[in-house]
Amino acid sequence: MKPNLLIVGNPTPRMMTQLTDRFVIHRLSEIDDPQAFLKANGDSIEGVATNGHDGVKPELMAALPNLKVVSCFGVGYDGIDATAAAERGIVVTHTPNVLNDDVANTAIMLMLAVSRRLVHDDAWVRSGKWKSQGSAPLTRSIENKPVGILGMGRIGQKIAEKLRAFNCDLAYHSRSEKADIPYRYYSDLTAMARDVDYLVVITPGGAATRHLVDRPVIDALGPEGTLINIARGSVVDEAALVKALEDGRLGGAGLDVFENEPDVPAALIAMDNVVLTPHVGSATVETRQAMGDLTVENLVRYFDEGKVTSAVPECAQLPAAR
Ligand code: 8YV
Repeated sequence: MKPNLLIVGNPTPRMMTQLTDRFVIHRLSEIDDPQAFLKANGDSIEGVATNGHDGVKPELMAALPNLKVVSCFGVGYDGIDATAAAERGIVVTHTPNVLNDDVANTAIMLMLAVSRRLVHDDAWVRSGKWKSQGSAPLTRSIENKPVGILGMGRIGQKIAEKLRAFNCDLAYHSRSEKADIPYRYYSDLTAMARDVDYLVVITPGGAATRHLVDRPVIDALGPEGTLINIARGSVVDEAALVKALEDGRLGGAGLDVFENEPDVPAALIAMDNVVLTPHVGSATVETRQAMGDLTVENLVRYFDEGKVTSAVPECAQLPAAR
């Protein structure tokens, strides 16, 4: 008998093929009356496949009394209460490591795009200004610059490793100093922001990191500073960021994530010292395929072997994760 799997969000066609093979599929987005469905069938659902954006709402988790495994397409799982899941014996999995390179590349792409004014210069060519006004104004190099990384997990380490090729002077802030990390540690985020030209945000979202980058941090980064956010919009106080950019208290920003996606403040859209991307840090064909495969692997292994490949830390003590 195939286990019943509830799908939240939109998996890739490749994932759908793999999942359909192994599970009886129920797609939340295609169910007319989800509440009636859950009332009648909630107890038959043993697995959920979701993503970092949709997560699993507490009401949904509560409506699935026999849920055993939640597989999240994405490394960030702030939309899932993993502690509550672990207490119920539900193992939550995510997709770490396979996206490290592309997310790190996105961070560096944004640093370069803001500093070298890629979008501005592209428009310079297309608009004919190159012909009518001559060369575009000079831009700023990222070479040899001090960079502070907020969050020194797997992706933070990858960003640092890649920035070494640009001879950047690297520092980091995280809750505690990490062993075997060769970069300067700051216990105080504002102090680090004061000492760097670029602040790269790559720390998990959720209540613990909400608005960690607030007005004092942004002011410390200052008019010559650039903020890069490829983590979660919630980590940065977006209103404070917009105000600082408007006042010229911050030099520029490269933003892949926002507080209310897909809504982006009109003020940011109007600025030419910011580069905006639509939450595409991991969005390459190659990486999304690897993430999809790992999302499916976690579900299949759970039901075949009682084990998963990549449980989230909150669930590390559950038998399936050990
Ligand atoms: C996805 C992400 O966009 O991995 C993450 O944490 O933010 C992204 O790779 C997200 O999971 C939504 O699908």
